Amino acid sequence: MTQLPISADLIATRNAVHADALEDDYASLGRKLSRTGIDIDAILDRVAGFSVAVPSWGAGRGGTRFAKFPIPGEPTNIHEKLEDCAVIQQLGRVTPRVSPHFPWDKVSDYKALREEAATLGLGFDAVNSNTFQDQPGQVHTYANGSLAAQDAATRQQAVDHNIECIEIGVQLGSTDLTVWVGDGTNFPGQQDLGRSLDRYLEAASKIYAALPDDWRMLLEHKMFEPAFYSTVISDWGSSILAAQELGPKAKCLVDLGHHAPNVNIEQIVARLHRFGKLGGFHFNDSKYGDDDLDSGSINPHQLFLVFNELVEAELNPQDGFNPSYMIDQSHNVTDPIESMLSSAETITQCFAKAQLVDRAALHAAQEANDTMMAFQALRRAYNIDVAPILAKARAEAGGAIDVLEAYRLSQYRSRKAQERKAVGLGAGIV
Ligand code: AFD
Ligand code: MN
Ligand code: MN
Repeated sequence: MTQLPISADLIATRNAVHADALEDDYASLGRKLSRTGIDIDAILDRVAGFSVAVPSWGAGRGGTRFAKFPIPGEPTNIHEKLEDCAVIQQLGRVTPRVSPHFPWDKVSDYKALREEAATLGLGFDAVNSNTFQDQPGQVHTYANGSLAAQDAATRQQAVDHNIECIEIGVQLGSTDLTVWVGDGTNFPGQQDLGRSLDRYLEAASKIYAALPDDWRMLLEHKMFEPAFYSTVISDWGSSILAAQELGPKAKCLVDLGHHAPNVNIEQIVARLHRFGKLGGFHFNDSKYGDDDLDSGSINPHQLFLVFNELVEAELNPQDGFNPSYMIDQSHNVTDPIESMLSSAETITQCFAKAQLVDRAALHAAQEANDTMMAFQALRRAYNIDVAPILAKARAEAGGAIDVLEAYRLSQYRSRKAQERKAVGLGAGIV
């Protein structure tokens, strides 16, 4: 039996207020789309089938190197995080899975955790390992690296941790292990650039060997930070080479914030797909680096272009094309639930707009070298306001037509502020 955190009556009452306007907007958009041969109900079906996972760590307030400003009612353990993720799913109906991070989300009974999540209407997505910080009582420090560390015992400890994450993930029903390591250097000469990659590959292959048959290992590259001179898996080139070396179950994960400013990320997506190595995404936005800003808050057009490549990829499938979608943001100045509701909506909008591109017109313009009309094929779809399609999909699935309004009216956060213990001050990225 599911027990959802927000009153179903509240959602129904507010939806009743918005229902007529939504029907009006949906019918109007339907007429507009039908003039170009698009059946709005077919797009509605596609939107209803779309989903993106939320990160357990995204439920808490993030911070910077300088400070973290907690809010009353913030979650402090995986149980409270699941409850918050259940709010996001209940209202938005597009985020049915949570991606856990270990050891942050460790519990003694994972079968019970899986049942707890199911009661909240949630399942689990990719498990994330953490070898970028030391834990109390840890034998070997990761100060000088983990999978690529000079020290063999440190590398083995990092391998063992990843294998433990797989074992936990099996109990939770996950089928992906996402591996991001902070390994790298701050000084030229600090480590041999070739040999550190060799050490990474050797250690990663031990993790790969422990993957169950139906599992994937998603390699997440990142250009810099915490290491500021070199990072062992710094870019999509290093990532795809490592994934090719490891084998078919290893794929590349693209975190949108992990590139230099202005990098053509949609082209990276097309390249990775071309070689059957596109494993998934961490959605966020950035202005300068790994800013972890809300998805589409800075450059929604880029997000649309990424989804446009994904539609093209679907039309030209490579073996095992099944990218995993996840949000990976740090919510430093907003209520994390509101940010993830808003981000999930933005991501779904980009997905929906990419479905509206007149592919025949686009391809014909490309064939004819008609640059302007090719661009216009994309531009026309990008300019369509798909909000009524998303709202209708949500309402039909039991979610809220206006997610932020329903969330605020529920006073969920202030109720939690009464129940939950306060979070301490401090710095930290998550
Ligand atoms: C990092 C990476 C990676 C990691 C997360 C932890 O994006 O996904 O798991 O943030 O905070 O920057
Ligand atoms: Mn990430
Ligand atoms: Mn990141």
